[in-house]
Amino acid sequence: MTKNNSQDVEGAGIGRRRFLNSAAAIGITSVGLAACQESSNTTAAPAAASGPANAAAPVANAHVGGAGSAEVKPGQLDTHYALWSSGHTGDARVLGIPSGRELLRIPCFVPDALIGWGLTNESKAVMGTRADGSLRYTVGDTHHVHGSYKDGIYDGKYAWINDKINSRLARLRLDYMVCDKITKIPNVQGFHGIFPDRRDPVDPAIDYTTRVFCGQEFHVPMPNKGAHLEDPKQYHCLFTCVDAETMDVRWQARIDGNCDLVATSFDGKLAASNQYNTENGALYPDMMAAERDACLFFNIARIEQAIKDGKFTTIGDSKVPVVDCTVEANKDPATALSVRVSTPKNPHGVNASPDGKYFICSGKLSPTATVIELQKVLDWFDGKLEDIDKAIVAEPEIGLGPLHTTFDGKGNAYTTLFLDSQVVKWNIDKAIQKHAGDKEINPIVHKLDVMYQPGHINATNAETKEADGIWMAVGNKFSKDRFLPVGPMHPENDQLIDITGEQMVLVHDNAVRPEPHDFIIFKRDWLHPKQVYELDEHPQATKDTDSAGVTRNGNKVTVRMISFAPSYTPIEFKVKVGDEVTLFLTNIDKVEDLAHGFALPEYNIQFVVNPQETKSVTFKIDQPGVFWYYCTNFCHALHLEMRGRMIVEA
Ligand code: K7E
Ligand code: CUA
Ligand code: CA
Repeated sequence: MTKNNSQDVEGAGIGRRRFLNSAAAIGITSVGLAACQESSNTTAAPAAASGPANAAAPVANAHVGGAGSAEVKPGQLDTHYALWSSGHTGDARVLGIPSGRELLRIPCFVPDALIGWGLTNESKAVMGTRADGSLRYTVGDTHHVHGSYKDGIYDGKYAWINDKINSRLARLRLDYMVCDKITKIPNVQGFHGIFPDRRDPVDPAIDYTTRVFCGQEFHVPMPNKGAHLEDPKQYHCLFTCVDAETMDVRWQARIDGNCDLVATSFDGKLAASNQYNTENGALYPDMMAAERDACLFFNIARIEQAIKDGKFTTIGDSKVPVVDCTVEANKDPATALSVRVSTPKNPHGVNASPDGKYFICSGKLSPTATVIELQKVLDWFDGKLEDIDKAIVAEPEIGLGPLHTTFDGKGNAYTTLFLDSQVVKWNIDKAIQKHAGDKEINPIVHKLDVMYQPGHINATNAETKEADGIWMAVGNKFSKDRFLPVGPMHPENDQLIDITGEQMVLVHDNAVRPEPHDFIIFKRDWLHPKQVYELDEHPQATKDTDSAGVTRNGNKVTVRMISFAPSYTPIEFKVKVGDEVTLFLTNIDKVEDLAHGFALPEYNIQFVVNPQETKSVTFKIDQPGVFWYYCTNFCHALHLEMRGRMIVEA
């Protein structure tokens, strides 16, 4: 095992930093850097993230990384963005890499007190309410987050994230970094894996994301209305396609067994899900009964043609067309909508290599990874491959408890080993050569201890065709002794690893609140968030002080308020007990970073309005008195004076 030498790491980074000396350099020089790295085996390669210009001697050691320091000094910026799932805090997080600093949380499935998510009318409309106006759900469990693609890389438009508890798919707008739509997936429990398509399977002109695929992990009776309660053989799972733009559910596919993770091919033709419960078992010994499970492939063009041809059913109240992707109905390659490639028992994780050629399933209970060649799966659908398992081109032994895999764009895969508490770097081509019969070849390049029990893993740009092989993050499920003790609930440990060299180098421990699952990391040039809202994003925006004021219609009162540092207009308003007040607050400040808050005592109200943003709340007046509303977000030297009175007459 490697011993990390922080001296070497630092020195190796500095060698490059002398040339680059700027965080900005990384975005525009990645091609040059890659070339440089290949041409020399003895000088450290890519890309100073952030380190200081420093004339220290470079260390000539190709084995250690050259990504530089994880420290981002004051005044410097991270080189990469990362989107992180949060697990059962139910939101998404935005991080800077390499620093690992959390920059933002994007609420979606659960309320968020800071910005008033789940409290404003706008956020409630996105989240969904019951007839009495209360939120339908206040818990969520986010596992997987992925961005929208164009030309095989992220276009910075959207990201999608799943809620495993209540089977909802949320879309995040990446311009304002807010959730703008949530879709409830019908007849599904345990919605786990998601992946956007990376181009259209039929129309070559559509080289961007138009669908999001969603896997169901927990099989249930269909419809789940009281029939077949005790008979798991009658339970099923659905694989669901959601329209990326409208967020409507386009179609579903009924399958045998379950879906765990989901991946899509870069050519748009195939989506796949690993299945650990091909047995349709209800208890875990049942789920472990079969010697092999599967990776299930969906032929998207054929499924959509079948729907056009009317070959579908529906389930219960749902109008969504459901095609039959069960094993029995799809034996003939000429007409099959789906096919199973076998894997060792109970696999976890399926990831697409950035060259577009392979899907890799991790063994979990088997010490192997299964490499499936996508062209061979397509050949099977074309009648050119007799045995579908011949699509397996490698099954290297990599270590104990393999879960997820990522890539460096140089032909190497990196897989987390949950039981070994390690990451293993292995070479895909060598694994294929070994599988083909060259027993002398060893595909394992390096193993690195991580702390502890790693789950997800992702490298910079690695879910795109431009994997840059600079940084890699590993989400460790346990942190034990790595941080100061804080009682029984430990933080998790997201570790940063430099992958520029032949050997991986552990660079940074990052304590995170439990418990993220998956994440993506990508270069910062791919995202262009806006700092100021478009006033017209909200149809009820109040554009100036003259349009602000109070109108009454019976006992319904509408307050149009503006904020402009350091005051509200109107600065006071009168209502009566029994009124229902809807208050629209528009922040007409145009200055970047000049947000205001609005808190109202006794009415459980607090929210934030960003520059040029409008939000509204509706509440019933139930007590007379004076109620000071005030600004919660520090905005001005006179921020504390930014307040006004709601005067309530009996
Ligand atoms: Cu992506 Cu954590 Cu839901 Cu694997 S799962 S670890
Ligand atoms: Cu406005 Cu503080
Ligand atoms: Ca199984």
